[in-house]
Amino acid sequence: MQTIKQIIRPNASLALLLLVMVATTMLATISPVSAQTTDLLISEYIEGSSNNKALEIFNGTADEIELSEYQLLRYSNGSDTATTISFDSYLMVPGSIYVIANEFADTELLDLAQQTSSELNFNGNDSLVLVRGNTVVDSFGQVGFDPGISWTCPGGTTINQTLRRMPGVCNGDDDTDLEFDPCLQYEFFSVDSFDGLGEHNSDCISVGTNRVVWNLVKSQYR
Ligand SMILES: [Ca+2]
Ligand SMILES: [Ca+2]
Ligand SMILES: [Ca+2]
Repeated sequence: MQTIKQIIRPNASLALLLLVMVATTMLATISPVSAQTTDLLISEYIEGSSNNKALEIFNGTADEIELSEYQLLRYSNGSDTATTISFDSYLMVPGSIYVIANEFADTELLDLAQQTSSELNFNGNDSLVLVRGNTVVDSFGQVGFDPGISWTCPGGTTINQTLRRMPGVCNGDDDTDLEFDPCLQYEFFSVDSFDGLGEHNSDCISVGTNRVVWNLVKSQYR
C-alpha cells in the first residue's frame, strides 16, 4: 500500500507548504474587514479651480470589469434630465483606478487622467450617477434636487474642494433620490488637490491580494 508521502508529488508538497505559510501570514496580518465591494465605486471627486474637474473610479471587486459597459450621467442644477458621458473601452483589473477629467483642466490634472470629456463640467450643485445599463451602481448628489451653490456639511463642501471616498465605504450609493450628505462618505481636501488620484485606500475585502496569492499557489502546479 502506498503511503501518503509517496502519493503526493514533490511539487504538490511544496505548493501545500507554501499555501500553509501564506495562509498563516494572512491570518496574522489581515485586520477585520467590513464587506466586499460588489461593483465599481466613485472613489474621488475633484471640483477645483477653473476647469479642474475630475472623477476617479475604483474597481474593488474580484473581477475584471470592462468600463465601456458603464456610463456616467450628469444631472445639472437639480434637473432630472441627464447628460450622458460614455467611457472609453478599458479593462479594469481588480484594485485598479480610472480617472476621467475635464478636457480643459490643467496639464497637471490631465497627466493623471485616462480619459477626458468636455461634458465633465459639474460645478458643485450637480449630481453624478454611475450606471451599468439601467442599473445605478453609484451616485454623488441627489438627482432632481438643487442645493444652491453646493452641498455643504460640517466637514466641507462639493465646490472648490477634493472629496475622497472613506476607506470603509464598500458599496456605492444606488439611491439617487436620497438626501445627500457628503460628510457621511467623503473626506475633504483643499482646492486642486490631485495627489490622491491613481490610488484608493479601501478597508473592504482585498480581493486583489487573494488573487495574487492564489496565482502564486497555482503557479507551483504548472
Ligand atoms: Ca451646476
Ligand atoms: Ca470650482
Ligand atoms: Ca483616489
